[in-house]
Amino acid sequence: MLPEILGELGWNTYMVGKWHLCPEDEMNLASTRRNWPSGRGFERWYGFLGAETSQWYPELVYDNHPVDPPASPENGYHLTVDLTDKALEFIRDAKAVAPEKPFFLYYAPGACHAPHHAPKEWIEKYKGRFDMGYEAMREQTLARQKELGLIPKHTELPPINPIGTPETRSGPDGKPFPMMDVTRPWDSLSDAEKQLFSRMAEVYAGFLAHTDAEIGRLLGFLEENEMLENTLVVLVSDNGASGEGGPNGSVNEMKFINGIPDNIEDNLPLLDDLGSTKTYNHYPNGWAMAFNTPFKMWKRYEFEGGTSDPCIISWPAGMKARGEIRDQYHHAIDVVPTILDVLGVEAPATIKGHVQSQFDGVSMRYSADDAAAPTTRRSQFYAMLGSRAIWHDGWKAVTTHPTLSGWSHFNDDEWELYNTDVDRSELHNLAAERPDKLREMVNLWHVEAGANGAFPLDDRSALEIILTPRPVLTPARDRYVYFPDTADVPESQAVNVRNRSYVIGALVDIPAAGAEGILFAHGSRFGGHALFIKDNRLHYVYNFIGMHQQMVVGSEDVPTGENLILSAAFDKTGEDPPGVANGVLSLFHGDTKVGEAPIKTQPGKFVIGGEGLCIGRDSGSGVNADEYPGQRPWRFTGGTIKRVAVDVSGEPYRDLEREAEAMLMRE
Ligand SMILES: [Ca+2]
Repeated sequence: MLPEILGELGWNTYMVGKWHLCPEDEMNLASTRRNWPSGRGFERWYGFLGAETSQWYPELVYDNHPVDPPASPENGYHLTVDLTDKALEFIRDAKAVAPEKPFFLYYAPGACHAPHHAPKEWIEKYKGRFDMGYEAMREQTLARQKELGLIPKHTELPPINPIGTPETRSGPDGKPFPMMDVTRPWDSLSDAEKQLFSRMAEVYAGFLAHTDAEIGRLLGFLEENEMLENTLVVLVSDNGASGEGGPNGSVNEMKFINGIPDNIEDNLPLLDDLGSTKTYNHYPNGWAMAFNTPFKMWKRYEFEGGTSDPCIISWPAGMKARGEIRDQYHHAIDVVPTILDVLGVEAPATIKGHVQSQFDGVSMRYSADDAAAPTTRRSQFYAMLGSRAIWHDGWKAVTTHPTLSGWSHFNDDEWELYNTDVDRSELHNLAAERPDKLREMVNLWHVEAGANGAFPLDDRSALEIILTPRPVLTPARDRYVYFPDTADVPESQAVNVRNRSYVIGALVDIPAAGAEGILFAHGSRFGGHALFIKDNRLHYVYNFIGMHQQMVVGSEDVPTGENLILSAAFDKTGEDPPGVANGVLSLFHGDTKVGEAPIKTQPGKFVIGGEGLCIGRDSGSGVNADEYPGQRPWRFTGGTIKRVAVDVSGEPYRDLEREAEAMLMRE
């Protein structure tokens, strides 16, 4: 909305980095771009549409279409550097033509969201710095925060598992407390675990420091060109540090979205690879707890650990305060009113004919000039994944309901009451002492929840949420046809092969022996599947969440000729465990079976973002790069792919083969 307002007032408007503000079914090339940055007032943008992306192999969109990264990690590529380069390019392009024209830049690096990917030299700077463990680090951080005056001197630290553990709590129906949200005491860890966990924190610190340096590069350019003095800079972080790494941290977050816990034995050998292209990693909960000092819990929760974030505002020409601290309560929704206030701009009643809803936020500008002024905010409500809270005039009511727990029964939730003006770490629950106040706060929560569309409440597991069908551009069909030399098809819009039988059939011309490369690929080294030719043999690989490369290789040379059908057929025979399809994968040259092996398939998605389905290449990270012939992106050579059909009708192979043949031959 800000770029839509400012663009009309003569500003250049740019965005680089994470968008994640359009529905998943609009993150594709067949969709309207009305909710892309380019449709929401940004004249130029470069970044990614989803929640997160690999820092090494990002899924990039430039204005209105996907592009490949300009370099590979082997050549020193990293997304944060690329985004900063583009931000500088956008600014320079316009300043060269119209130096006086103002600009608005929304700079949202993928850092420091998962995956934690950082250049090795940055990680090494922090070697050994976290060996004291997360509880000890929390003490040190608390002392520094007090010294800096960031928190009241009497602030104490909450317990490391403030809302319980599987041993101490279970849900109203006996459902367990989610293991995902447990912090393991540092002194209960083995030496190897301590080593692994410390490294995960070093990687994160390197990632953050690298980002800081890139922000510095951006500001340095403004300073060098005498633009910084009259630039308003607002820096905020995302939600609190994240617990998505679980109690043990993760080397591959696709395990989390597939409902499979990380396990130490599998993760230890990857210690030296953490932060590199070989991992899709996240630190364990203990660090989320420590990085949120002095607060309770983390992202997903409505305790302060999930919602309280740093905000730094600088405007040398317009604000006298330098390096000072402000304690007024404010929320991210106050940023836009602040910017409009600073510019003296009234928010328009309509944008592109759409009547605008009223701002709930208020300007924070008054606080720059008056450190002692009372906050102009009265209340703020919160609800996420089953956790709920409300802040009102210095009081806060918050539930202890574990997120993603499936406990439901929200009426049975315990509400705690805190005076957060003085009790920043939410340690002194006043619910029993002040039942009147608590009742007032809970009632207020319901009013705000109704007004803000928070119902129905939802605490289903990550896997359940991800597997729930979402809108797609076209209804599900039995057969999907894909072409070479097109953009990757995002997983949300691609054929769904989860927990069912499927056939992948490629229609190809191979004039002479020696064709090789990818026919079909979907996913990455962290989970996916691919059909390819190598050493004159048809190969199929199903990479099960980055844990097992299940490969089937044809027993005969690939034939030559026109309109050949090379296919892989998965025949589901059962589920073990539930959601994980077990069955037989068979390879065919036309009607002739040339190989088979048992495989199992993932219950959830291959990726959180990017790494879409592609024909004739495997973009980004390879599903099984170690076994692929040739060089990234392992293009198909020595023949022509006409198209690839994926059939999920569940029909027996032979009938299907004839039908597919008829379909594919139709010219
Ligand atoms: Ca890929």
